[in-house]
Amino acid sequence: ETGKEKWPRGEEKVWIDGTRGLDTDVPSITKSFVNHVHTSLARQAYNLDDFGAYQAAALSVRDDLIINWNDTQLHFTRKSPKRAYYLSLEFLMGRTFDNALLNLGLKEKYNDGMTKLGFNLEDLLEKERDAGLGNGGLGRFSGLLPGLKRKPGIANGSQLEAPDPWLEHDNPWELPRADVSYEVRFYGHSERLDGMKAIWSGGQEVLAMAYDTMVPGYDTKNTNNLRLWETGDYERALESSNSAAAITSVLYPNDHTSFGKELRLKQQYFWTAASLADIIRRFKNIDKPITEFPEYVAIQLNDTHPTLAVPELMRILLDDEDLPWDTAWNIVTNTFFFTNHTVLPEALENMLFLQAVEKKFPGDREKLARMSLIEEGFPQNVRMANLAVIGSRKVNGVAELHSELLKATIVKDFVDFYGQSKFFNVTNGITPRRWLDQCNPGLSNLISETLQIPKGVFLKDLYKLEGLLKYVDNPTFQKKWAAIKQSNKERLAHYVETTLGFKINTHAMFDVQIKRLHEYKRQTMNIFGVVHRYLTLKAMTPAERKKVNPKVVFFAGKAAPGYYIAKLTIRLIVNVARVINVDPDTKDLLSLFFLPDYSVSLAEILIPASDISQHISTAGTEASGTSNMKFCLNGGLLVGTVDGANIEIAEEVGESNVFFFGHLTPAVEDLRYQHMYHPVPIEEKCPALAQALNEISSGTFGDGGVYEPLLNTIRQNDYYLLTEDFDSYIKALALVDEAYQDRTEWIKKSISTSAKMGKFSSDRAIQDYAQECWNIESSKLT
Ligand code: B1N
Repeated sequence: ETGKEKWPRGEEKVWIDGTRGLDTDVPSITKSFVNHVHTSLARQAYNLDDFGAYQAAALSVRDDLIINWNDTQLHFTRKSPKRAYYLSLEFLMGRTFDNALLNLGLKEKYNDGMTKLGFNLEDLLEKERDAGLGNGGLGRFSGLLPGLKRKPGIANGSQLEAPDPWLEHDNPWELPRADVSYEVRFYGHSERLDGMKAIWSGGQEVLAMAYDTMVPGYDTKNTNNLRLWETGDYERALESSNSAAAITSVLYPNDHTSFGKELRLKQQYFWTAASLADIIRRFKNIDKPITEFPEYVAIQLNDTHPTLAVPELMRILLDDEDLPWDTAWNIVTNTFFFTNHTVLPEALENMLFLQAVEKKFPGDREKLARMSLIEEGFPQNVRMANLAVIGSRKVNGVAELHSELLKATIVKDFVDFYGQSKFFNVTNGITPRRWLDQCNPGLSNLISETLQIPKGVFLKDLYKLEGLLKYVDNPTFQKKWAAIKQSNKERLAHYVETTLGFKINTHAMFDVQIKRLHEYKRQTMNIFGVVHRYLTLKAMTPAERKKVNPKVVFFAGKAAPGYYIAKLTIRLIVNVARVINVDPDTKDLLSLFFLPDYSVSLAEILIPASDISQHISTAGTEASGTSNMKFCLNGGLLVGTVDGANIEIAEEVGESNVFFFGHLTPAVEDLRYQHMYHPVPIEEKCPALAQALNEISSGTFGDGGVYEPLLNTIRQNDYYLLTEDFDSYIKALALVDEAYQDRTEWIKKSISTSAKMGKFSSDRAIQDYAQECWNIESSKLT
């Protein structure tokens, strides 16, 4: 269909409506597949391998996505609604193919089509590499960076790092957009000629070129755009010999540590400047005065990493648009919104802002120093967090406790200055499409069949799962529920057997801890707990051992390349596993695996298979956590501290369904003070932990001496308070064992937990942002 219409600036445009779509019956799918084999891949259908078949099938689905994506862009261009932009330096997407098929409702048809052609769709889905341009929950919440990504494996018990193979093959989901590019300037100088606006020139000009990835919504034609930036095919080093290619060649894989390296800063400026140029260009297509910018554009800053967007928008408004300072600042502070993801602190200078502070709190020099954008010292530091706070309209934390701690600690002075209303909470969420339907189709089908509603209903309104509460006591339903968990455990066992060569008892309890390796997350406590359990089993008589329920402990996760203690923790886990997995006294009762190459796809196998998972951060340190939600949605129970989103999960599912232990947040500061000024030897404070540490020191698990730096962090000041929480941790694990003995009660807990996960849908979280920050409504394509 074509037509003519007036666009916002009054010009006549001819449009061609692509909504005719593609034919999606099975014969059309197979025809499109064969076409792509012959033309796009230039191969022959008769000797195609699974990887080639994956590529052809992906290209065929991509055709559908591109049509929806173009229509979505056209729809937004015609309607010019307010748009929200999510600026993030990390996008942890996982695989796209399966998600696209499910969201488009085409999975069954592709299944049939591939079968007809002699392929198995599930095998093809496995050929896709994860797009993994991020570290953890923060990156997962957003979606990619072009560049080199670390891929850890395990060799000799230690983490290995190599470029991510995701980048080695053509990625069918990403479209290079040579037609969309902007020049980004570095260094140089600016001058003001006779009271005119400032001109910035010289330095280095780098071309930023766009790469687009289609992101389909569920059960809608709306297909959004994820736009990434790569350095283009030219750069002009006007005054500097710095290479532009370096800007996008490395994704700093640091998690939580920010370091002020020049390259990292250049990356941050490169991406945010290109994004802002793009946003401004799109805004200019609608004929509105620049002062109305915040009515058409909302920009969410995903943590402090894109904070340079704040001064960059100021620069554009002052230098390019020639606005007065106050007008420009007013636009900026009505456009940006800032999400903080951690209270492990960080943080900049604006004379006008400080003058305003001075007016409000005259004479409080210390307060001024704390709120300044520049931290004085050698060297001086820019406080990104302060800049993000003052440059944004609203600031949020990612779980109730975290948002409260934020207000009480790192933004406390700003709460005094601005008042409470600028600060609020949005508890994180997870997508039920990936974290229920895609990773656990058995469970998703059972829910649909039990509630007698199509999957689409509860996948779009997760509160619908509450309907399962009616069936908690129904023995037939319990059996079906348990059978699905069992088959997910078998799927994981099969994975372990093919990757590590170990056979696992799938009737054992599966205990999982998967997350970034970090001292505050206390993987150390978990491995010391395993050593403690091992020593306890060794000390038992064969008769006593008969009463013990077998358990398999799984770890997975990556350490930042420069994080020595975290890497040592991986090495310890791997070496403990080497000893206990072959000890004839214990191996049937306790085994341990560190699964290499942690990724979103591996999480999709681990999470549905877990009976219990561990979320055991020192109270007050884990902002939210999101895997905790994923485990619960899939009917796994939690053992955890009273921290982050664990608290809200317990509020929803009931404390009797969560295994809580450990000190609470308000106690943490005092305990740390005591450790500092009145240290008690570990042997006295916590003999059980001392014993486990000594066993490791003594060489039982090999590598004599190498673990001392790790063990000493606990023996010496024990900042993360393992010696304070270990005993209650061991007790909590004993309660888990006891509860698992009564399988029926356990299944009931599992069902009740999953049923109460409605709040943790990402749809609710996005809705909160849309209402509280962006002031936008959905604009759905029909
Ligand atoms: O963000 C997640 C939360 O669920 C987690 O609790 C929180 O730890 C995580 C610097 C970070 N906070 N900060 C980071 C990542 C990379 C980096 O270079 C910091 N990640 C989190 C989602 O809210």
